Amino acid sequence: MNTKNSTNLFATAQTLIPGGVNSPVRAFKSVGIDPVFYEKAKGVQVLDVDGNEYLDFVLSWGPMILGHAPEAVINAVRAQLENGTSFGAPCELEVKLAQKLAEVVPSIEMVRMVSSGTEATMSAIRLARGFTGREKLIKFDGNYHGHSDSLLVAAGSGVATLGIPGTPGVTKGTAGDTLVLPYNNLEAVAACLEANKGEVAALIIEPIAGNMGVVSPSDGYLQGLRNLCDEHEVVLIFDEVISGFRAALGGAQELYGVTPDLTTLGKIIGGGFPVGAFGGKRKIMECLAPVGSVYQAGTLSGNPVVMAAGLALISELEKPGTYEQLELLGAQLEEGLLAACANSGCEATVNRVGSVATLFFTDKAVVDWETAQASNTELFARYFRGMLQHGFLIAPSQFEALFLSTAHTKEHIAAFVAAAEESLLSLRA
Ligand code: HOZ
Repeated sequence: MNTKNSTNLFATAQTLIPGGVNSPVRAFKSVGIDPVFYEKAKGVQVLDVDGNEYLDFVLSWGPMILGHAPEAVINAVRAQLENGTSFGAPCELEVKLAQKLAEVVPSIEMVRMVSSGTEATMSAIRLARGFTGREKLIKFDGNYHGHSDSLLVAAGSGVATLGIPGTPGVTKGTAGDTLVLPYNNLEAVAACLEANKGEVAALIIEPIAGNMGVVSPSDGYLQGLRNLCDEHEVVLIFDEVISGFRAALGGAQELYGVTPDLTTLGKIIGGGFPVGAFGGKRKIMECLAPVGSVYQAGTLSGNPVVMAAGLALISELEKPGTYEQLELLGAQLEEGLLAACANSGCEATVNRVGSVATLFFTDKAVVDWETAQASNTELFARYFRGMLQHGFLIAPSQFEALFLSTAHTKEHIAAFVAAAEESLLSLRA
């Protein structure tokens, strides 16, 4: 595969941008090669700057649930571009998107738009602290909620992939207010809340973890957290940046029937544009300025182009059969990958919820960060390189997810599975 142009661009980028990338996971460090630079993407196809073509199973880390550059979103964006690209003032489109989010996401009575998932989780934590007058926060080992200081403790995604233990720049005081517990372990939460009685403002969780690879909540776990938070008057926050619009249109909270107090959403609600939102119970949300005194702001929040994209995306997702189609593709992928691993003699576990999945190279069940870490990351790196050679883009880390879209077909999935089997077989040879 010729990657001359990517190699040259990466060399220049490294002199100008730290590590040559604007987000660490893109550097391909844990898979031992240099990144490819994209030129364009349409549907599930990506073309790189050397003319290599790929089928995309990363989809900008999830939001391109209709595939890249879908007609409906592009048309809505194009129409809005003619009418202004940023107002820094109220507009009808943000009210319409707020209405839609309140309609489809069970916990959302009121919502505030922001510009990224990181901003959404950071703001939700501040709001929970302002609402309760408490300072401590519970998060889970291997969960990732963006890169704000309070949440960069024992984080998943790039932090886990690069093995960064604790991030310089986060003060001891801030880190000390974040209590880290194992995922899928209710006893640990009960004990922690007892030991910190009256001090915990919020418990934040990815209700379907996606940043240590995909890990779903065990039976009754989310309801158990709901009950404990009620008992201790702790604000329960579901970070649905990955599971939002994926597990169902209403996210994991719709799928599992457990309603948090606050929900954070990210890039998917704007069809991949830079956006986020946090919303939930009216009495909590009304603590935000200008109604209440918890300050939170943003010139680009509610940006009209992004709101138009989000509304168009939701209209597409609401069409009958969308989630059934995604589930069928997901099931085909899961079954195919398990067979490919069995045929090539690789120990593997596939965790999947709908159109999001991770192939872990371990024969043990993956239920938390400890079990995710038992995966063979060296084998993953070789598998990644094999898939790239075969023309398939997957996330460059064992601890991320595969994403499917409505633009994927049964044929795409079959080709992916065949490439996976070939890659894994060649590793044994
Ligand atoms: N796991 C991250 C998104 N949830 C990867 C994207 C990034 O950090 O750039």
